[in-house]
Amino acid sequence: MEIKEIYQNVIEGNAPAVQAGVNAALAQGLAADVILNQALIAAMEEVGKRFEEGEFFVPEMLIAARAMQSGLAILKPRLVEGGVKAAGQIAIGTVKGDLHDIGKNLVAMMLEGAGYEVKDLGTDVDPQAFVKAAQEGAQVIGMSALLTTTMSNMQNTIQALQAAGLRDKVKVVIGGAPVTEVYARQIGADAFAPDASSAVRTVRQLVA
Ligand code: B1M
Repeated sequence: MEIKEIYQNVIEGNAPAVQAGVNAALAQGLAADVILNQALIAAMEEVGKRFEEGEFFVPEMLIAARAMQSGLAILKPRLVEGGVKAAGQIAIGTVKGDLHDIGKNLVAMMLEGAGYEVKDLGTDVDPQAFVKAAQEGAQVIGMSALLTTTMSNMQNTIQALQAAGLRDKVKVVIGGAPVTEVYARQIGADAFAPDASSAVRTVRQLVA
């Protein structure tokens, strides 16, 4: 019962109800990973599906992602205690010179919702900061750019990964309004994702 309600409240973006539901489910003895997978992650998958089908738009997706994160914050300490393994480690950031972060945040939230450990490097991220994240164990490097003038810093970052001898140890996924599949291929990225929900699908394939 609780699970279904939490699931529905995430989709509706009702953060207080999600938090109340998560607390009630824990009090009933439900395991944190069950709540995570069957309510929070399942709901974000549905949100992603509705976004792709044009039923949901960015505001709904952001509100749902925030509601999911408010539930996740309650579960996080218990998941760590319980040793639930993250699906993979991802470092994400908006490239050097670029301060747009709404899309990047959305991608980060959706990845977190899908069970990944996400290291958010923020905006205006220097190529060397991505390199450091790769050295520290990120399996996937995610880069976002919203400006045609900053897109080239995606290529610079890939080159920095190459120079550090890390290019074959990480997968690189890129996105952002001016970025295309063709551009991704051109600069040697592993994948391009046009939106947050396809970014999750893409990362799943890359990590698998
Ligand atoms: Co700016 N801006 N902006 N801006 N801004 C754009 C991008 C612009 C297209 C507006 C325009 O002129 N029509 C234009 C770029 C033109 C170009 O390069 N061709 C522009 C410009 C010029 C500028 C400034 C230069 C303006 C100035 O100062 N003269 C300046 C640059 C500052 C800088 O970065 N150095 C600037 C500043 C700003 C604000 C600070 C005011 C604000 C940003 C606030 C913030 O992010 N915290 C802002 C905003 C809001 C926009 C628009 C209006 C909206 C961007 C947005 O958040 N979209 C934008 C116009 C537009 O895009 N229509 C514009 C919603 C967001 C959810 O979408 O980021 O595309 P998006 O993310 C999507 C996908 O792209 C994808 O998933 C997301 C969700 O579906 N995705 C990924 C994104 N990253 C991904 C990574 C992945 C995978 C998928 O894998 C890792």
